[in-house]
Amino acid sequence: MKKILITGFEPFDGASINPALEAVNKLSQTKLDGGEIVVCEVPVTRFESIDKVVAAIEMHQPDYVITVGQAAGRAGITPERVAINVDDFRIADNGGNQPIDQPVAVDGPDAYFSTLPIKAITRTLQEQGIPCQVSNTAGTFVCNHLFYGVQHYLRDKNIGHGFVHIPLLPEQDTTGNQPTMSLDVIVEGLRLVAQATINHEQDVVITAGQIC
Ligand code: PCA
Repeated sequence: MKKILITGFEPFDGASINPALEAVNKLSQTKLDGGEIVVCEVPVTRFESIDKVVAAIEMHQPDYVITVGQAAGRAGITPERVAINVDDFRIADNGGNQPIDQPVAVDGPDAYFSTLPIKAITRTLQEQGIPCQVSNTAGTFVCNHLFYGVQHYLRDKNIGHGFVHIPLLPEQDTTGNQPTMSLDVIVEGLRLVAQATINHEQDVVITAGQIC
């Protein structure tokens, strides 16, 4: 029986909801084929976000960790490939921090790759009709910060981790110009991300490359 910790960010930038937190709350205690899901809410604050997830890892002792955040402008669920050692915040986080070109970890390498089977995850969701593609950038805000910080903490531990960005909910798009996804589809998509992670200890070799 595998244990999967899925984390969701609180709202930020003056918003009242974050689809990551809405979805993760619905996934609490979901049973998987060969596993179960536990969840945790994460502040959109530099360093505190990492501390919160590290504390949850130490408490739950999961086999895998899936950190989740919203990405306005994206139409699909996007497992991230890489976290970079850069904090360059376009807006202040919920703690008022706005670092520019600072490292996440002064002693860390330039980047860490996801240790989730991102290709198998992408194929699984696509087969179930849920839009999904590998992303090659998690940005330089708190999502990348958390992705990098958790990978840095896990670097000598046998726990898989990766970050997944999800689209906005329809009610967050007041202009009608943004791609959105319903909460039910996001929840089912994240459940499948967790199930595919359990099912694929080795990733599948299929391209998700981009020319640029
Ligand atoms: N998305 C932001 C931070 C929190 C969230 O849900 C990001 O992509 O960095």
